[in-house]
Amino acid sequence: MSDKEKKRPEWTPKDPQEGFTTSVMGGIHSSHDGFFDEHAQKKTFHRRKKLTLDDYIQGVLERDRTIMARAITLVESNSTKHRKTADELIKALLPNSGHSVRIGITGMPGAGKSTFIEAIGNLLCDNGHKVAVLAVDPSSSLTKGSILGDKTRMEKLSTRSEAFIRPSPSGGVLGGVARKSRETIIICEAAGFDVILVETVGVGQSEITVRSMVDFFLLLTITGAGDELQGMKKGIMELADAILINKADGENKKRAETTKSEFNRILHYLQPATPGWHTKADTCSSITGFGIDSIWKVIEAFLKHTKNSGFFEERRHTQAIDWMKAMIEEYLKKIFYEDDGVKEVFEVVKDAVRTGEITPAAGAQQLIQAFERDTE
Ligand SMILES: Nc1nc2c(ncn2[C@@H]2O[C@H](COP(=O)(O)OP(=O)(O)O)[C@@H](O)[C@H]2O)c(=O)[nH]1
Ligand SMILES: [Mg+2]
Repeated sequence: MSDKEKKRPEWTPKDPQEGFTTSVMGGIHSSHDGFFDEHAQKKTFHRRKKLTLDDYIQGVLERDRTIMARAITLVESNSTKHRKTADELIKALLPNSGHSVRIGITGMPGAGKSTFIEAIGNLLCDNGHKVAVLAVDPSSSLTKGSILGDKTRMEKLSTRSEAFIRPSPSGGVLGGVARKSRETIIICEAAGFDVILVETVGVGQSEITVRSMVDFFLLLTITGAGDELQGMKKGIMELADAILINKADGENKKRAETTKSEFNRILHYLQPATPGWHTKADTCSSITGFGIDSIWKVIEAFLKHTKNSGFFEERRHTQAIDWMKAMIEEYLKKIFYEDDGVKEVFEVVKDAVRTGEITPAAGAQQLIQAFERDTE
């Protein structure tokens, strides 16, 4: 097997024809703003000063964008050495965090999430807010990552001093996505950003992950050939605090209004995501700006409601506990798979399970025993 073949993603055809050139580059390190730029990296490699913990803390608190970006790269790192500094940094920043509204935005690719963020982000900056935009993509950090939080869709927002946009990492950062995103939120809050927008693609696990770290969860959708409701999973609708039918402009406006009524009819029968809050569907256009100020009013009403009822605090407390549990799970997984005893027998056990020689349960048992022997 050639080197190139080894690095091919698993979804490529077994026998790729001429012209199927997709392969994954190994070991990309992000440059400070999250984009890979070989030239810039070579240049900064020599010049870049190693930051001390205090440099990081100071820089983030002073909203130094370069240091913020480097702090995020630090928490995204999987290396044990970086982990230690990252933990200390987050610990130091935590007292300065939390004073924000965290908003998750989900929807199928093409629904207009990035364009919507450009629209609402600029509106919020105009109104004196400081807006940080992050992207979460647990489903694949190999291919889809850089599509989310697309800076080209946020042309104006990305140039504003009141905004900070962090695209999802472009490679080499598998694992611990939720922890990394939570820590990135802490960094942005400590830097004084008071609205955190988290974009996530609407597939599988990612919605649940993002729901577990935000105060308000927005589902962005569009009107299609009439099958949008059937295609929409009830479970996802039940995570949302608002549903927005985007692209309600031009010829599409009327259809969007119809879709909105259909959604509202269904929502009536669903469990609300937030106790005491009635999730509603509405229309907007991220291009014309129609409906953008009204969704912000909805979010403000939501905040008022949940702060009065105490649910805002309660949800954040629950999320803190979930965060702790997730960190324990991540840690346990890491020490398990990095354990010498486990490593020694892993390949053999794996092969035995693959060939059917032993059952998966027996395989798991053998590995756990190897781990326990080692930790006794
Ligand atoms: N007509 C119209 N097009 C939109 C609107 N919002 C986004 N789009 C277009 O839809 C496409 C996908 O938008 P994008 O923001 O990248 O979607 P994402 O994948 O959900 O982030 C782009 O071509 C946008 O210009 C809208 O409100 N009206
Ligand atoms: Mg996008």
